[in-house]
Amino acid sequence: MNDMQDLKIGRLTVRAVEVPMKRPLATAGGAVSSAPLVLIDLETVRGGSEAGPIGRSYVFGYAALTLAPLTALLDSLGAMIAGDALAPLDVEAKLKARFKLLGPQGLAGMALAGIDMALWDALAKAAELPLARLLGGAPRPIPAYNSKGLGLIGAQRAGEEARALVDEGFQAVKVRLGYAELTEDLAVLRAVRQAIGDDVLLMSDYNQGLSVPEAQRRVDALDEEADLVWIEEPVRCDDYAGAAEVRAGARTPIQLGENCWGPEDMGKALTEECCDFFMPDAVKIGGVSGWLRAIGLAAPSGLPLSSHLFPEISAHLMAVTPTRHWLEMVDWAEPILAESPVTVTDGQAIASERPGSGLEWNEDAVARYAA
Ligand code: SMN
Ligand code: MG
Repeated sequence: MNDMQDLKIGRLTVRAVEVPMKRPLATAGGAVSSAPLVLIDLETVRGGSEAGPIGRSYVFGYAALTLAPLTALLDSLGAMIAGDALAPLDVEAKLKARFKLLGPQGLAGMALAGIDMALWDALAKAAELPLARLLGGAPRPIPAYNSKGLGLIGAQRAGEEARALVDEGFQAVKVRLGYAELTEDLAVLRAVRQAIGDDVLLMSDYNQGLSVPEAQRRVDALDEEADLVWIEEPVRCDDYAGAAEVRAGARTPIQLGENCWGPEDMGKALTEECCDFFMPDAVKIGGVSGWLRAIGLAAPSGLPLSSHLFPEISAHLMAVTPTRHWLEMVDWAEPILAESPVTVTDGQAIASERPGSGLEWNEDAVARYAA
């Protein structure tokens, strides 16, 4: 047996933090004012006793109240896989079988994905390769848009913030929409466009805020008045038929996917022909293992895939995504990272060449923001 074949899963350490956000984000689907994160450290053991690499990942809990249950779930999962071989797909199959009756969505799905990403990180470190190389590709520049702000903050502040986001070195930004009135959406879009000029690309996100008829009305107006790369999640995320109706009448591409659980949901969304673009969330799609399957679903039709949150691991995943489109850049985990594993130059994000996904914690910051 060589070194890599001999690696087993050791202890799992799970810690919750609540990290302040530079720009709290109000959306039509609710506000995020701090980043609730669960940090995972998965130890490995070589040859029964020697310490192997530590696999790291984090999951974003959306609200602080998810931190305690996510931590408890992950602790229990850690006990279930201790001593198993460091083989992410085998662990995934074992844990999915265990969650068959409950269903692999929600907090359980997020915990499973957190484990999966930590396993892949450990495997890449054992191979002494950055994750993108372990997966058969290489770190490479990915077009990135700045998503670090532009919540529902009104036209004047949106104009100022859009300019600031571009000045961070991006040629594309995303604005959240879904104000009480369409006229406010349009006022925000005008203010943002004026602030960034005609050459900067603009994405938009309704965060599931509209009914189908209202979405049709607003999309018609946006088609006329705004030059958008996409309109994201106009209606409830599980209403694929409704989204398909909206899309059928839209000229601007419809973007969906951040709320699809696993390649299974993604497959249903594609069957319903409800979107032009798709943006898996690294956690909700099922970690690295789930992302690899999502790539396969997108490849035959050439469906453009963008990433949602988790820019650190997404920079690796997008690098091996044949239909890669845009990486969503957020900075929500940055305060607790020792150094950023993804850098942006001229609006292009690139993963580091460090082994694994490149996540290392700033332990002082982790202690400071412990939740
Ligand atoms: C979003 C995602 C997660 C939290 C807040 C807002 C938004 C996005 O939908 O796509 O960035
Ligand atoms: Mg979104």
